[in-house]
Amino acid sequence: MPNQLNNLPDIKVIIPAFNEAESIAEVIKEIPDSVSEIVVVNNNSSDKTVENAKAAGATVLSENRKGYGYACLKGMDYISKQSKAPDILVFLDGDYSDYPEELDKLTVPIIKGEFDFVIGARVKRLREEGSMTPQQIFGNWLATFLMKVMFGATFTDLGPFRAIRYDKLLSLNMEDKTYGWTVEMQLKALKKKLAYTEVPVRYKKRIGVSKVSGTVKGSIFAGIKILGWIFKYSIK
Ligand SMILES: Nc1nc2c(ncn2[C@@H]2O[C@H](COP(=O)(O)OP(=O)(O)OP(=O)(O)O)[C@@H](O)[C@H]2O)c(=O)[nH]1
Ligand SMILES: [Mg+2]
Repeated sequence: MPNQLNNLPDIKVIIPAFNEAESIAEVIKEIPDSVSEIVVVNNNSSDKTVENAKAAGATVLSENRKGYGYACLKGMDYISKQSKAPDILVFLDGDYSDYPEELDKLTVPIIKGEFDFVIGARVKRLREEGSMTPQQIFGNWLATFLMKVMFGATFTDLGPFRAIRYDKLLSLNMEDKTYGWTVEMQLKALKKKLAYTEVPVRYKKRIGVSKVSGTVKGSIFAGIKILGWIFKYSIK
């Protein structure tokens, strides 16, 4: 059983954001007060993502190399240089598809010491019709099915909204630079035998323009990256 954290654990959030000017402030505003710092990592946005995120109270970093994983790694690098390490890191998208107000649902099982890693699962009964594309639903099903068959995993989603103990996250040595980030974290959590669970979360249609699952290139690229990671772990 992992250790229980202090009553007032330090929780930080990392939000990768590329051209999310219309949604980023909404996302930031709805993050509960239990969070001590919100870190938005911008990748060369051409809109007002940076200005809007700063105005809403986030720390804004810039990563020039384009990619979801690069942005997450940049946020982790920034946090690693702070004088005090946080207890929990939460990852959240900047498109307002998730409900940031549900953040505590993801962190409470970690604070209680029951789990190291909690994924927000976008279950059918709680997600808005059309909020996930058919290829995204199929891709998530296939990836989690393969993880079940190969490794006995109980994941049902690769949801981006997730919380993990900071020390455990560091032990995973995350390296994916793009859309393999979520599945990499799950595969490595299995390998390291982290105590993980899923919490059902709500999910709605994004504000603004899709970068990944709503585009053909993004879907194919993400699918290849995700299956590549699973294949790599299946032969280890
Ligand atoms: N920093 C950074 N963020 C990115 C990049 N690509 C996407 N994002 C962000 O990652 C999150 C997920 O991207 P989305 O476009 O929402 O991808 P998705 O959820 O698969 O698809 P839809 O929500 O259906 O469009 C959003 O917050 C994006 O702004 C990138 O290259 N760099
Ligand atoms: Mg999205």
